[in-house]
Amino acid sequence: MVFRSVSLLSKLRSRAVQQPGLRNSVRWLQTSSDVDLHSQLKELIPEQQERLKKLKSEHGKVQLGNITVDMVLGGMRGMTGLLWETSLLDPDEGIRFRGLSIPECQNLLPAAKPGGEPLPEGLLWLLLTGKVPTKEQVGALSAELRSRATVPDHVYKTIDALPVTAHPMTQFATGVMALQVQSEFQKAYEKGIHKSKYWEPTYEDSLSLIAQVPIVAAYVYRRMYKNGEVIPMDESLDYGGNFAHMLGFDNPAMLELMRLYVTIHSDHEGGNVSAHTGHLVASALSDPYLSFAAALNGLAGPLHGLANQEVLLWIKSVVEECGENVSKEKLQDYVWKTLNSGKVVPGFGHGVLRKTDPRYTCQREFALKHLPEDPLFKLVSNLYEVVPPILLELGKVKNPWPNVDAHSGVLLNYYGLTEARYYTVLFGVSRAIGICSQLIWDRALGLALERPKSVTMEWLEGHCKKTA
Ligand code: NMX
Ligand code: MLT
Repeated sequence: MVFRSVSLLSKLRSRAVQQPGLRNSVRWLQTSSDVDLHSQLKELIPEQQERLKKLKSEHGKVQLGNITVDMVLGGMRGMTGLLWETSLLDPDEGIRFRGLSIPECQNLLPAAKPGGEPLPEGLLWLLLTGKVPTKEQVGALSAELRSRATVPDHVYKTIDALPVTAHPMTQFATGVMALQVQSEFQKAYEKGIHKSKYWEPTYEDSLSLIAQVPIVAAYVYRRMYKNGEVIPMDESLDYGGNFAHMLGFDNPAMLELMRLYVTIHSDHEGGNVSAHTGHLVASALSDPYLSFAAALNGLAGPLHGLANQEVLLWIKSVVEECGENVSKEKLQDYVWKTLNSGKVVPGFGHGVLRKTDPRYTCQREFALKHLPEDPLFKLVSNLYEVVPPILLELGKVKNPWPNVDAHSGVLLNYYGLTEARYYTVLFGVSRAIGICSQLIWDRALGLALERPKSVTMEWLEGHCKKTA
């Protein structure tokens, strides 16, 4: 593994020296050589608890905006209502993980080979601590995850109780629920653990869950598509590489793709359906397994994570009807046909983003480097030109640009992972990293039970009359 772009890191450090505001918010500029993630967190938690306490006592009554009827009826869009430390989404610029953009992560996080894609373990370290890890720290975390990667036999039996034709997300979420019986948080709670210690068994559960979900996911894949022939973990491989290997893909480029894939899908601030669901369920002190299984059920919806499945199936239907070398005119007709039949164009639009998703852009760059001549990649590139003007013409779509799901399928398909119905499981494995990282902080900071107020239409009508 190599640690790249020391010069970029020093540039960012000197930028922070000149801008004290940046220095306060960007914790990753600090460095540390301790390879034990748990002890690093133990050190960080008290100061963050103090920070939150101060924020509450000094600024608790500061207003963050006005709530309108449109917001209540429109899925709470634009309503700030959650604390989420691990990442922040800018509508124009896209996601930043603890202050770092995707290209910055690609430059700064340790990789498996020189110039390669970031290791997801590095991102996990960054999300949890707010610091860019060294290659030694990432190596230690990789080893720790491997040491936790034993899935109890009953989990496989539970999955086997489902028809092999059950949707892969159903099988995966069922497997995660079966993992729950090992929850350390649940055991500690039953024994009466003090609330100040909640984060410790949450950390245990979260790391075990992150370590084990690729094995459960690979089991589902091999069960469904490869006659149940399971491939054991390779002790010499990192997290993302091992996941590709256990699925049955050993092409080095596919290992790199998986590292990139798991890194970029991990976290997208707190309001997206899966993260928000995980956070909501966890706010009732449900353990990480229960919370993450709930999150997966949200991810399985077609407007959210299932869109990656929908995109590839849709692209394949274009090819079936129009051929691989479809003209832009025919593509336009196909997009209109989709819209006129009352469907969405999968992979385009977003609840928050207002520009092309940088997760799309980095996958496009990967494709330009590794598969520039692939006909499906060319089709995706043509869709980038054809779809946005049509969506704009509809006059109601707030963001006509492609999101992360518009691109992932053609990359996986190119390397032989052709089973589109499985794609959301890959997204789910990755999202465990973001949701569990925040969940540890939820417990460390003692965040409150989520319980927003709801009202009826009658209440809204009455309120509007009174204020008119
Ligand atoms: N195709 C057709 N219509 C669309 C699209 C699209 N790609 N995107 C938005 N619209 C429609 C939307 O359905 C709504 O119509 P109506 O008023 O009739 O209900 C209208 O435009 C306004 O929607 P927006 O405010 O632009 O988007 P919203 O925040 O409500 O929804 C998505 C965001 C992501 C659900 C929506 O853009 C969509 O359905 N996209 C396609 C599915 C998709 O790619 N989802 C994946 C998102 C990323 N992820 O991984 O989770
Ligand atoms: C995500 O990654 O969760 C999606 O882009 C959806 C979202 O952010 O709302």
